[in-house]
Amino acid sequence: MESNIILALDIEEKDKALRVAKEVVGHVKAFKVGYPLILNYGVNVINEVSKFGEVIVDLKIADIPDVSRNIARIVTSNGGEGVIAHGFVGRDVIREVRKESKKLYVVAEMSHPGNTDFMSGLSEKIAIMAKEEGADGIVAPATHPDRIRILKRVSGLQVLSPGVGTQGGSYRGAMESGADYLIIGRSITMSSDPKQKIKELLSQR
Ligand code: BMP
Repeated sequence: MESNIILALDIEEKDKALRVAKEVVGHVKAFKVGYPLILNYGVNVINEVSKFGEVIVDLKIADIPDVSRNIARIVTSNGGEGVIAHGFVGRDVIREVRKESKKLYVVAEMSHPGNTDFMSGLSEKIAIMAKEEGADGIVAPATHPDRIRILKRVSGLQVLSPGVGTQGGSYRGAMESGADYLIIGRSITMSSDPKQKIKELLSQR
């Protein structure tokens, strides 16, 4: 069965990130690359990671429509198969980012405690808007599996779910609530044997 784990490469040293990526080839659905690697090494690091598999670029785009679209274009032209954008900034932003993204994932609700300060009150509207604007999926928290179920139901979109492991969410709980893919970082990248850790997680299916 194909892996449903998206490995978050939040590693600041490129050599280590590429070493981990190489080690787990064939055991992850995709790699997620974001600020830590791109700020340290430039946008070409996306191409470098893409030698090992599909790369979803997580800059959580959240600017005005014109700037957001240009960010998506740069990311896509440098090897990004997927782009993650924030949904709270509004429909016009998502519409523009859609134009320059191959696969677009919209953050509907987040996994950290501060999510309930503002975002959780908006997430259902964001998820519906993501669907209406042609997104390929939404991001919803494994730390609150009940929210995965609701956001998947209202949007009908695939759910990418972060928060398993270090943040306290469980692989099984997220899967049972309908998550399609699990975004997992530290519990794999900081383990002494990342490939074995992935196998252990996948064995819970
Ligand atoms: P970790 O498994 O180490 O907690 O990493 C989770 C990853 O998912 C990080 O890359 C983080 O940026 C991302 N993420 C998250 O944790 N919560 C969200 O709500 C949205 C995210 O993109």
